[in-house]
Amino acid sequence: MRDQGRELAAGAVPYSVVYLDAAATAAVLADDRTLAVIGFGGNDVPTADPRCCQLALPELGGNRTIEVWRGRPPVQAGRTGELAFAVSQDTLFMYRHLAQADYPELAEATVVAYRQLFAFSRQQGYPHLLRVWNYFPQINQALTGLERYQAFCRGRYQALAEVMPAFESHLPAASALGSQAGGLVIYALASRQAGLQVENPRQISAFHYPRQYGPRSPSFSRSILQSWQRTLHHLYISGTASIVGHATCHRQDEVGQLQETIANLEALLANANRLVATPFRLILLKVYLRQPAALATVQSRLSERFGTMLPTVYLQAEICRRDLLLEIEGVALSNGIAGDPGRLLPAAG
Ligand code: 3EB
Repeated sequence: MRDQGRELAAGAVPYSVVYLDAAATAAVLADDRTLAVIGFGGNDVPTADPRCCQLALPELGGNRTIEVWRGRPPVQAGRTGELAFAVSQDTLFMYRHLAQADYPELAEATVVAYRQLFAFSRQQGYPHLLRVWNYFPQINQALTGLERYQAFCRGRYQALAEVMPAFESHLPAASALGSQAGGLVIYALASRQAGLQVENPRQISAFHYPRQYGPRSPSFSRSILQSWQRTLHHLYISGTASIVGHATCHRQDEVGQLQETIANLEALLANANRLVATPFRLILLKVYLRQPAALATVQSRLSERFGTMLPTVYLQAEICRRDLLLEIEGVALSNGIAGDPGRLLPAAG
């Protein structure tokens, strides 16, 4: 991540995101650039520091990783009601944990959380949600007639519709995964400037999935391209799975699903590359596996494709469709070299 660090120091990107060993947590929290520290495994009970977000997703492979976001100092962190936040110039990090006991109904919990995210981010002057992560237990269970993932989609849709009349053109990149325990955890990155929604030509926009997947559309974009400068862009890649069109491919076949997911990631990157002068390079991957036993195979195939130097964290999680065995998200960077004229991006919708 040397590139990112240099750009952050030079003021070219408003923040960076890296994976570090959890042993560095105390030092990271003492750093006045730290916006967020995401930890994996254990329970999801919030700790005192508003920048710390713990996910009840076990890390696979024997490492103890934290995901660290750094902004330009000074970072101001705090809580407003139940919402934790950290803000630094161009970016706002928000984190909300809702305990199951306080919000037994998932659709309602989701509406409450998203209303708070939108209200606070607008009030602070960061109205554009770029990237949202959503985690809650029993994602594939139908406890009230509706599968919990579908109930979540209903709540998210309702909150978005309340806030924005034409929200289809304001969909963030997202991930939604089943955790092992705990409540609903949502964390998000928001900005002053809107990003650009970039879809995947191999997949129907999730917002236009047919009704068989639930009464309310999954309201997310396949990716968001955010330009911090004319020649410096982040691509936030949503959770990507073995879906072509709208259908799951390679049921019960981990290797098949992985190959299809890689094809989807490549198609998405190629589509985003049409908008920038310098191709996107992946800087981080996060891999969610339903079955921990698939780890070794997935690891070796991913390093065949992306090399062994790409920082990747592997987590055990339930994927939102029962027939999906894995999902991969990531962040990519396009940084034009000096003198590179870049290419003008179309205005965001
Ligand atoms: C899919 O492509 C797989 O509802 O926020 C991936 C990323 C998925 C985000 C979400 C769902 C979400 O439909 C599932």
